[in-house]
Amino acid sequence: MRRTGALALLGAIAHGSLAASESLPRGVGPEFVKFFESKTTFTCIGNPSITLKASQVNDDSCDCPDGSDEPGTAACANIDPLSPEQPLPGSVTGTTNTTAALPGFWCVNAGHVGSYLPFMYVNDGVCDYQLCCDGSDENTHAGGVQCENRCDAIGKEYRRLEEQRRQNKERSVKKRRTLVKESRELRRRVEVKIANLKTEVRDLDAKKAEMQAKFDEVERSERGKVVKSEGQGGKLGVLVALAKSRVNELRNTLDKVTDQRDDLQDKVDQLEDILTKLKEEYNPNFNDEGVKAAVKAWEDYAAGQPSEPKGDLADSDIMEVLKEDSETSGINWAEFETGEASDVDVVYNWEAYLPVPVRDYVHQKLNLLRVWAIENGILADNPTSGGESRLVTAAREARDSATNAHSVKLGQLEEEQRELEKDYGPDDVFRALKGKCISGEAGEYDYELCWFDKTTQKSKKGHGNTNMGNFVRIDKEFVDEEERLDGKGLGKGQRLVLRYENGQGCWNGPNRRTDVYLGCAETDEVWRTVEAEKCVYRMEVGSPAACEDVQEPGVPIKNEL
Ligand code: MAN
Repeated sequence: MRRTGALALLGAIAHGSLAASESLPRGVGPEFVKFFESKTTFTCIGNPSITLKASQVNDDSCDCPDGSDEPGTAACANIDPLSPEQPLPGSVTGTTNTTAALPGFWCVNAGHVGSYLPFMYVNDGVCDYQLCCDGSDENTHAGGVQCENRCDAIGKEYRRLEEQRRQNKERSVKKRRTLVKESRELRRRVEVKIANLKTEVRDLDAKKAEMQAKFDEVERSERGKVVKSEGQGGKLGVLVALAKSRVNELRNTLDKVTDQRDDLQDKVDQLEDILTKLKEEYNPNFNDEGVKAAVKAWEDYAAGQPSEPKGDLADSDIMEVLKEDSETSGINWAEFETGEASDVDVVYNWEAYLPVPVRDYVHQKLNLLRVWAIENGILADNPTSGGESRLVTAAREARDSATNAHSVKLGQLEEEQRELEKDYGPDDVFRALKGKCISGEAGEYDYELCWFDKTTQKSKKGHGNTNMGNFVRIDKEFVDEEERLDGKGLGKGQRLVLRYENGQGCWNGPNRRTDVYLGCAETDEVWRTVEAEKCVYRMEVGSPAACEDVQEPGVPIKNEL
């Protein structure tokens, strides 16, 4: 037996343990028993026109073109697509184009699992325990070989590992169910978000329409303004001009008063110095009543002064008030002076103080009147030359901001809708893994998989990271790989494959891409990564999300999971 990996081959055993009856020729598998029941003759399975004597079965001579007369020897082992070309003895077609009727030598393997062994390994002097644990493949003891029956021990180990595998599978499937539940919750949240966003978008849409209507209305009414009678800005403009000149007047006066105050303070300081000197230097022995009275008066004055100056206006505060009005300090008069439609503003603002139904009514009537007046040439149609009134600007800004808010929300809604429709695999199970990353090392790199995002090659030597592809879709592929002892393998069957494409460009080649093959496992793990061809990577990854759940569709998941 040349194949290796005990458990790899144990996995290939799949024919049940039905033992062939004692009276049957050696090597006949359960499904071929019916062809060997006659005690006197044998008809070639694939060539019913050829009938042999029963004694020709297993006589170590290949008599049937399909080799069916030698189930227990290697005599017909050459009927194999790999054998050299030759006309087969008795070939009805006269060519080598004949296939063997039997899949191999049947090892009963009592105590374990029956299995077929390729005929070429029958009586080749090697005990093929991996497929034939009962040693029945070496009955002629070629080269003196004696194959003991090891089925008890091998069967026991096989059952132990099978049980372990079954338990692992059970735990993995439970974890998958948890993931499905999490995904369902995440999906529910997205649905709630979408419902809320839809309401918000609807409201914003209405608001947008309202703002548009308001803008149209304001623009229309502004065009019908009364020609102004009191210079730029109408009455409000006059008021603004008066206020500005009055403020300037007050500022100038304050400036002058402040100068006077400073002059007076200087004088007081000088006089206080003179009197302080007089008090310190006068001769009290000269009985000069005038001097004495002056000193006494000074002492009384000084005693009456507060030790701290009280509540004086700080110079900095005065300077601040004295600063010229501009855009950055005081009042920005320019803002009020450029307004064009002040009379209408006043009217408009005045309307705002009315109860809503009255205001709307008055406003509507006024507008109608204006429009009628314009249409009949009574009022000038007053298109803005260059600028526009603050009312129109405000209405325009309100409309633009409503339009903007609407389109931002609509964008969010569309993004969430795309998210909901995305393919997250069977039962939506991968939704719960989105955004999570796992990695595993191979050679000089760490390889990172971020679910539904990207794959990355990270140099262990600090040479930076390389994008190996961005997620595009989920596919399915058939794989046929040997079972592994540690269970970290894809095995055989349809497997989910995540495609990551359009990664970083490969020098002199295409953009990098990664195929992520998924196998069932209890935990998320990158099992191995290989560069199958230059810049085309293959990752094999275990995850409970990749397990098959045998649960009937529609059966609710139990709560304890
Ligand atoms: C880097 C790595 C390799 C890749 C080469 C291609 O060394 O990304 O995986 O094969 O670039 O030049």
